Amino acid sequence: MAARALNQSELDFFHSEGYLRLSLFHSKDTLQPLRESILRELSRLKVWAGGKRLGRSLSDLSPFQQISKLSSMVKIAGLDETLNTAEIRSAIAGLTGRTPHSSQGSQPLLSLPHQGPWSLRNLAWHVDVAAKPEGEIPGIQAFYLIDDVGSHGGATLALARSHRLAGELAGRLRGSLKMSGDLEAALRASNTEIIEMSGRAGDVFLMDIRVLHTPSVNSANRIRMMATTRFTLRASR
Ligand SMILES: O=C(O)CCC(=O)C(=O)O
Repeated sequence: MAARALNQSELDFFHSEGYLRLSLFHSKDTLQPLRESILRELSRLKVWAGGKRLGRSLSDLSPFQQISKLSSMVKIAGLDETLNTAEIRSAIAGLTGRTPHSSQGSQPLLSLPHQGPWSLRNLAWHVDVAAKPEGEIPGIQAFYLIDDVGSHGGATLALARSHRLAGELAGRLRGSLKMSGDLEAALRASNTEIIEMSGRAGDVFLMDIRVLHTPSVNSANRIRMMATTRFTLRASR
């Protein structure tokens, strides 16, 4: 897609909520070779073919162990070149006024269908970079939808506005996310909200790297095909 300048309300939204959805940023056609390559790899690895799970190699793993195992096994030619484009970097530069760098390329985020009942319990909430909420934004993580991902279909979950939380409130919220306390009350008290990064193939979510996020359970009947790139930000010259 051609570079598009972000407008002021998108900038304001990103900085207050900690994330921004760019709808249909990549074209469906651009993503088709990635979808085919993922299916070829899953078949080569004897994990999934013809709409069915093969063998039992990943069955003993929890949904989240499955995601990291698949991400390390599946090699997708052209993943980074297709997703981490000049337009994505330009959108990030527009949001932050700084130049994005990604030293590790892009990683696939894949989950198999029917991982179990969808739930907000026992998830793996984390931040990838520990940083002060009042300081400058240290980085952005991009999440790309390579295929359509429906609600409860294994999309990444993010906690909007959590990049601004500090001290005791942040500690209490993390505690409530881990335990099975009253999650609704904890979200209200911290003025945060769970966002599911579901949507259509081509959608991209740009997330402040200080935002709490987690993999989720894929309860749907299709493979969750997403990928991610972590960008650090350097002062523009
Ligand atoms: O698998 C996912 O959706 C979450 C990935 C994640 O937590 C991360 O890349 O830091």
